[in-house]
Amino acid sequence: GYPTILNPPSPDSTSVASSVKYHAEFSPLFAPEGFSLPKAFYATAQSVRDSLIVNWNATYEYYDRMNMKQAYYLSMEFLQGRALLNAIGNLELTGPYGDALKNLGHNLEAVASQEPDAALGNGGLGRLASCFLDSLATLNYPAWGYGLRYRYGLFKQQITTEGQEEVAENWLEICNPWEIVRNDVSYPVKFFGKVVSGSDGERHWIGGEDIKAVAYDVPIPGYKTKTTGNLRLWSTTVPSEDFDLDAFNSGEHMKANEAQANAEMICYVLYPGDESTQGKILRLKQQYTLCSASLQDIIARFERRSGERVKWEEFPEKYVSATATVHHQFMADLKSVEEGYLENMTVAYTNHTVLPEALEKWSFEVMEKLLPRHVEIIQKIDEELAHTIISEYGDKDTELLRKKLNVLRILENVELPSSVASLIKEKTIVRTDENEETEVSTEEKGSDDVDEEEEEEKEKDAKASKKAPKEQVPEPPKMVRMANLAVVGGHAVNGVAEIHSAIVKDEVFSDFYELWPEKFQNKTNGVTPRRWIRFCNPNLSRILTKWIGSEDWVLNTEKLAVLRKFADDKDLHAEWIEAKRNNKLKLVSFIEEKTGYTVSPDAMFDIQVKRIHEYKRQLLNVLGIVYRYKKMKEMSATERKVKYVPRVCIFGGKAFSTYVQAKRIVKFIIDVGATINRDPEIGDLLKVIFVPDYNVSVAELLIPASELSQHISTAGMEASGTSNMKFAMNGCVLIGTMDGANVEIREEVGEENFFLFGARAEEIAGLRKERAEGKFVPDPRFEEVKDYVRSGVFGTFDYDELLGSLEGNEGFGRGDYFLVGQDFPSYIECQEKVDEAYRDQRRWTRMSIMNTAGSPKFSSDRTIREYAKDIWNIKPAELP
Ligand code: 26R
Repeated sequence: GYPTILNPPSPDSTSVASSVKYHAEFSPLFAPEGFSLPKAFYATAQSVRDSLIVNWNATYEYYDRMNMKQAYYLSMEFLQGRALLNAIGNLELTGPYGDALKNLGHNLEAVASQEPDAALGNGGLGRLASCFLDSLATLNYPAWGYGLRYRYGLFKQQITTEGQEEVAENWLEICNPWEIVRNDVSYPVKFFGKVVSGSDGERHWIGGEDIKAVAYDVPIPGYKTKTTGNLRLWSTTVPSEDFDLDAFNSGEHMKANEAQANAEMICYVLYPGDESTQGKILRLKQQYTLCSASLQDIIARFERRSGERVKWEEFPEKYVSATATVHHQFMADLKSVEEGYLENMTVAYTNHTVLPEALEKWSFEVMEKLLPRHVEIIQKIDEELAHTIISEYGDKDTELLRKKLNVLRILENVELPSSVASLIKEKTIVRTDENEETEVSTEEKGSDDVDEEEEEEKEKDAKASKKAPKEQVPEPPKMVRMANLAVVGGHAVNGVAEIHSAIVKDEVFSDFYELWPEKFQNKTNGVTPRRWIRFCNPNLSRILTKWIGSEDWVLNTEKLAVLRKFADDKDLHAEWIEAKRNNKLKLVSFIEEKTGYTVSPDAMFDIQVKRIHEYKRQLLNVLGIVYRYKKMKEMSATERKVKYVPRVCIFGGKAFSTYVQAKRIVKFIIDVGATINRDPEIGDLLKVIFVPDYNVSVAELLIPASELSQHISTAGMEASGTSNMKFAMNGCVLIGTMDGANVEIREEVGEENFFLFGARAEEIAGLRKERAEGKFVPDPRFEEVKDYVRSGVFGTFDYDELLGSLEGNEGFGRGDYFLVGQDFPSYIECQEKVDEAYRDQRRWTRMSIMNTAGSPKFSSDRTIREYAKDIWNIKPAELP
């Protein structure tokens, strides 16, 4: 047990100040003299951590005592951002910490801005995981997150005139003041080696490479509750006895270190390059480490809590429901399958993207080397699946059966064992009449072992005779389809917005849906209103609390709907506009500091921030800007002022380091900005800003200051999007396509408060087909804008390949897969409507209020309650 402090004093500013001073002195990270801002941050964080640990221990002890069923959220990404203001906000200690720091000569906001972002993720997927942790703790659900403790998180982005440059982000350089290393919690993880049959008749995985995964815990405070969840991150190292002392002493210093370096490599970086085989192996090692260590930990906890008598039959019902919401889920340590654990445990699969390149497949051969025993088990699961498919479709027609096996199987281009293969071949169909089919199967013929052997022989002969002349044709690569494995192994499969879940069942996994319709669900994403309204937008929060009448809305976002009543109230309008303007002023200084550009707070702040990807169509946005600029240049100064509303167009986002086209888009935006921003004719009417190094803490500044935000992906391609929800909550009006959660946001806020344009998801395939057949007639305005860019107004960079992606299929042409040309006319026409609406500030403010008022659904509290009830089967448990 833990030594419990019965009545921990509720800290006031004096005790907070002394605790901060205590840590500055006795948990030193800096030289003794002075109390600089960084030093103030680390001492403050360490002092907050003390409070978190008290609650963490109490929570853990309670779950232990109650032997509670827990959920585990496994994710390769967690995008936590900064923790300080969130932690003291949730603990309701913001006041005392503000005062204490003032007494110590600092300002809380300045101290908080010292904290490096924890960026163990890329974007939407990782941030969602972090919002979920916040909601789980806040709603008192017994649930933990499991992830990897990457030494280098997502790279830092530097913007130069050349475009994006990536710099390693050493977020642990000084120390992570929030984590607690549990040196006594570690598990062995094995790679390579071989499988042998033991005298016990069992298969044993022996030899190979052993590493050790060590637990680092990050406490996750709930809002206004003692419940403190946990994010357990694994860090890899070598079992200590593996240090080659002999090699070291004989002067081979590097060699002595090899095993250690090899083990530590696994957690070195988030998404290491995977072009090389070595890179692929490393990624698989990462995924396996997460699953293996987490599962061993879950099982160990179960055994510990069971005491003397371990009742495995209780494992699923009473104790654990693990959820692998990792898109590239190596769902679970399949070793446990064999030991009978996993089949007793519920594992759920959440799909987060339909892009085919993101539905991972692993090379069968690579996997066989790295995880030989797992591949045997996967083959067993695949075989069982084949039996299911045969019994489902085997008596219909062979063509259909073959098709089903092709799409449904986990293993691609891997032959089924002959016992199963023969079943398929011998399902010959004899038609007796129109409707009835009689099947003549091996069974009916009275098959026996001899028959099978003969069959095998025949097969070999057939192969041998085929092989000789066909030697040139390379064998298709053998692959393991991880998403299929997840659908087969998961008891539930879900998408993350209504439209996405429909695509998941009707397109991506339609054949599985036919087989197991009951598995498929929707769980529309959400975001935490604590971080994304209450803490990042205090100006708005004050207004909400005042007009709603209490601060309840932070926990019950339904209360936000109250604002609808006041959507035309003049006083609310005045306060609303003032809050937005103050937020814009903060952003103006930030933009000046980061980019050197001065922008006007009176202009409309129009923002698109997200990973740079062709499907997200930053290119559509910037071409729209270019078109606007060209039109402005063709007009007189007075005409321009009448027609256009002043705008600051803000972009932010990172391009994956090897994604060449995405990097060209960044470069293009910067070039367009460089020309427009220094055009004296244009002045404040149009500015184009690329905010460098977009991350969680930058989002916390941008979103509250936004007036228009863009969510303009090709319909059907954005699974959900979550920033769209954050913008809407913060009173930002959206322009977007019928994609992801946009559809539901529009429904909630009202179509008159959402700027909709573009082709619908169900039209996309047809449009692409027409495009490919050369039937697409581009709008002259689209041709005009591309010619304008080619004329060199934005500099001499070679844009052939970027613009070529929008053309047919010759030369640089890539057929405009993302349909930028298709949607361009409706996009720019929609943008004209935006100007018109903004010019009427009463109308705009109403729209803005209606967006906040319409956002209750998008709290991650709602999402988590749905997962808890429909998938995880867990209940809240408040500490006594
Ligand atoms: C390396 C490779 C397999 C890979 C592909 C894609 C790794 C990571 C990703 C990121 C994905 C899957 C992602 O971030 N998806 C986003 O998930 C969000 C949360 O559900 C959605 O809101 C968002 O639409 C989706 O793009």
